Amino acid sequence: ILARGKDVCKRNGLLILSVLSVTVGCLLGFFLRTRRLSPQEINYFQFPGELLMRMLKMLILPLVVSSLMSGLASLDAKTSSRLGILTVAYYLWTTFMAVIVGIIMVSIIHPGGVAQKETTEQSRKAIMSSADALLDLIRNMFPANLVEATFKQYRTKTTPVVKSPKMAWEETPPRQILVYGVQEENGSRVQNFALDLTPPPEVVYKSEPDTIDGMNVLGIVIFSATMGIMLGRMGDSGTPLVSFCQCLNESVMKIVAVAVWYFPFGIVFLIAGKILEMDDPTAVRKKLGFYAVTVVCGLVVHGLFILPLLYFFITKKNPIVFIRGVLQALLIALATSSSSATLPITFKCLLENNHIDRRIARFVLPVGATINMDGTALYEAVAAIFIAQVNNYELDFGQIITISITATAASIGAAGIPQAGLVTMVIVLTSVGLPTDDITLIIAVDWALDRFRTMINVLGDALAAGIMAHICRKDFAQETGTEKLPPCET
Ligand code: DAS
Repeated sequence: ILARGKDVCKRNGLLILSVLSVTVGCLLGFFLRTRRLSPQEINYFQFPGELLMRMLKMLILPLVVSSLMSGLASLDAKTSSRLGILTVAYYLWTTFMAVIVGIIMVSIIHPGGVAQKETTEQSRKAIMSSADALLDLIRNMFPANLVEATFKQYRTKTTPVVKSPKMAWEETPPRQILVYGVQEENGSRVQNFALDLTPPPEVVYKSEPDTIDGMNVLGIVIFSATMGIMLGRMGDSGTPLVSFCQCLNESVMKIVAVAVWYFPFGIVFLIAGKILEMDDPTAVRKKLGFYAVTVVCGLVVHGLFILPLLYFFITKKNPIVFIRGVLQALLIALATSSSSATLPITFKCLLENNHIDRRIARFVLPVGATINMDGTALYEAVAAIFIAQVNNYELDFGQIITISITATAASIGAAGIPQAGLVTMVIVLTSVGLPTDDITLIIAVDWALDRFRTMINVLGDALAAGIMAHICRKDFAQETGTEKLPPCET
């Protein structure tokens, strides 16, 4: 039994450590809430978790660019276009399915029915129109500066009281739409978790295009995928750059292999630090409890039933074995609430545990981490209908269809950063004439639900890679001369 236990720990040590770290992080966070730490103490306490986020974000640009460019360049035109079309079609289909699941769930549970909307004078008319938000998403597909678009930290604030030189609109306390970031202020580092969406009168939304896109890798993905396809067609003249990307990709994965041993430690402080910052849980009024249950039920149905069943029917393989192989990535998604930041671990799990062909993973994962967000699409549809219910606003069939389409589109444009789905939700609400300032109704629980929807986003990307590896196995067998891809670990 000892030998068996030693073997299990050896093979699953990191996974066990990560599960323990999530548990310890939660317990430590709730315990420290009773100690009433000062903001400065909380800031210091969150430092190891901040390092974890920065390590992951540091790897995204090299990983996305190198994996897409080397992955697509190594495929012939026919295979890359077939893989690309199948992948994008699969992503759109599963995202739309997630929206339908969400709509069914929110219609059955009807969480808004127990809610009484407390109209508060604080709630402001939203500044951002859906046209602005949609234009901003398209604008971010073509970043002027590739590096900046990936790593730029966004201006954020901690509380309505803290004012920053950039926010000239001090007299109107800003609404807190949360985006992750850190800011230097008066020489001291201020941990920030809020983004102002209330520009001063003289500043209209369009003048702040970067406030919504966060760490938008979408533009990077489009650039890298295009470059990869071009390189694949350049033949020998493209070889130097392809080889460079392959070496870069390998070296990034080796850095990940070392960095992952820090992650359990970082997860403890990341989760505990977030719990220290959250609003008083008891302040989450009853209606939000029902709302949170609706979202979690929808995510469970879609992520743990529909997607695995789809995987099983297509590949005839055991989805549980596959999901177990990516459990480490799901835990990182839970801790970071960022599918882009989880990307290095998703790669590692798919290549090492589930033995997915790296050329498929190199395309499916980066594209999925930016445009495939089943959890987010489901969430935005549920939130929109919840807000309609809270306002006793009867949605007709046409508006339900509009919500389905705009929730799918908004999730595609959402960046893989914490609470991006909360921001792109504006598109869904304005498309059916719902008050966007009602987003503030759900902020109290969004930071927690974001973690679960990010897990489903990452799971959807991973299962897609498994399905594409199965569907395209013949193409890759011809490519590499192997009879079939190595089986998933039993
Ligand atoms: N946190 C986002 C992600 O990284 C999802 C969301 O905000 O909805 O996938």
